[in-house]
Amino acid sequence: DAVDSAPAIVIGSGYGGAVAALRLGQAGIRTLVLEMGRLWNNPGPDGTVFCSTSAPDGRSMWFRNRTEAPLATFLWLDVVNRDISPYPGVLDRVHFDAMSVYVGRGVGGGSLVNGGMAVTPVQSYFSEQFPTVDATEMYGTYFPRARSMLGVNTIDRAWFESTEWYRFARTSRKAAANTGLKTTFVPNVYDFAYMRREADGTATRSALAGEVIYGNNHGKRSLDKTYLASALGTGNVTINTLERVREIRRAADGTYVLTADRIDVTGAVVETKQYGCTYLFLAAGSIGTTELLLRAREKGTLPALDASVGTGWGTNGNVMLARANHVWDTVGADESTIPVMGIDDWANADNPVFAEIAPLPTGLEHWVSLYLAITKNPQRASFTYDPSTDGVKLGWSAAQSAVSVSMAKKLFDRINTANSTIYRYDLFGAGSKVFADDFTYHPLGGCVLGRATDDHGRVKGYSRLYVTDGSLVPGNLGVNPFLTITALAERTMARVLSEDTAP
Ligand code: FAE
Repeated sequence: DAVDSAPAIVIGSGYGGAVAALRLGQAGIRTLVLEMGRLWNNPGPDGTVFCSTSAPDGRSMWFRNRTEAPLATFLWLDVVNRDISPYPGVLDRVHFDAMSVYVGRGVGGGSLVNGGMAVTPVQSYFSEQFPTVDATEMYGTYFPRARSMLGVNTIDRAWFESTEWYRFARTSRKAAANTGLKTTFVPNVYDFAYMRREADGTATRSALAGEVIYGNNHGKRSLDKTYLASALGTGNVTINTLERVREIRRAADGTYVLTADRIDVTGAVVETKQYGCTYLFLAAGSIGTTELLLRAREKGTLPALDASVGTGWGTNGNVMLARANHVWDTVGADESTIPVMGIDDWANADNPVFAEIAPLPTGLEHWVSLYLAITKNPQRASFTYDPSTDGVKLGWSAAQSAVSVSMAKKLFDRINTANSTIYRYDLFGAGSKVFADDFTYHPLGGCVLGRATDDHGRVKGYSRLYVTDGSLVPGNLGVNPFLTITALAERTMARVLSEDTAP
């Protein structure tokens, strides 16, 4: 087979991949990025790149016949999901036995579908999770670098207090204050100056038009507009799309050989390609990277990988839930999709929770306060390779999710008691489910820093093989993870480029 080779290959174009690609390109190293999703730049027949949330089509989800939105129902009616035709859409929901994981697919990975919240973790908890990482250097150098590169900004306080679009957040803040709880503003990569023009009617609406989990047509500084645009600008970086890496092995000369399937928009494999490289960066996300390495270890193509590959995985304690407000506590018919505030009870040693105040934009007053709680769930799970499917299984159990639920419930029971309010029972499907504990937005771990890799993401057992994505984070972070993933990738790249690639 013909082998296309490049000095460096990066698998995946989310946060870890985008940082690696830019820093390699700037160092003058020719780099090929392989991404299984498509490039989101061409408008569809309706003139927009991404489809709308209210009338999703095939662009919404990764090869589905029906959308699988996190909110299954509204007033118990199955009004949220829609039949669609299979297409390499931007949001995927990867199903395991007791947990499903939402991930972004396309050039930019999770940055295309996420809420843009760019949160710096509490330093003491960061150090607890990464005891071997120099926190002073992280907080002094790499977090600021990541924030600046990602275009992190904050909402204007006066506008927040006055605009109809954030009434939902102010109503949740009031309920928290009535409980004696602290709320905090959360920075974001969505351009708030653009959002204000949306509100003024001088710019095309995106965050104010319900767009987020199926992509934002405007306003969001996703990675294709930041790191990846700069990476391509170096002239040394190429991105191949709709190519899914399946196998990694090592040639006799110590270089890496990859097998990748190129698919068309129907999902059919149209070509199987071989790639060779000297430096290989795994950035396929927590699920993708862990699967690639576990398969390589178990099938014997990279047999020296550490036993800890596939372990240490967690959900960041994610639980989604909603409260019903009193009729006089309106949330407004107009809700921005971009969250800007969280209830910060992380310092409560008995029950640490950080709860993002989430929007539920339906265009009508529904009195719902929605939350994505991040709990300090200590449960971790492992992946196992399944030869019958050539895929992986995840050992996460419903009992492990119940730990997150009991922590979230403790906090929100307090809020409900203090406000004489109740939970909403109609949002998460049959059985009047109150706590959506069967999915996560924050898959973390599988190739944990300092265990499966050295302290800088160099994979144990092999040289010139690196992990730069969310699989390095040991299952919990206490806040939304992409800023930390980006900062850790910056730290890895600084070290690798100074020590490993010198001629
Ligand atoms: P990721 O961004 O997932 O990128 C991995 C890339 O690799 C993807 O583009 C894949 O298509 C590609 N890939 C996977 N396997 C292969 C393969 N075999 N061959 C080729 N390509 C492959 O990884 N985090 C926050 O901090 N703030 C938020 O507000 C927030 N909101 C979220 C909302 C939603 C709906 C979702 C789904 C996630 C949210 N997250 C948020 C999580 C955040 O997006 C996630 O932690 C990062 O995207 C993870 O970055 P990685 O670089 O690890």
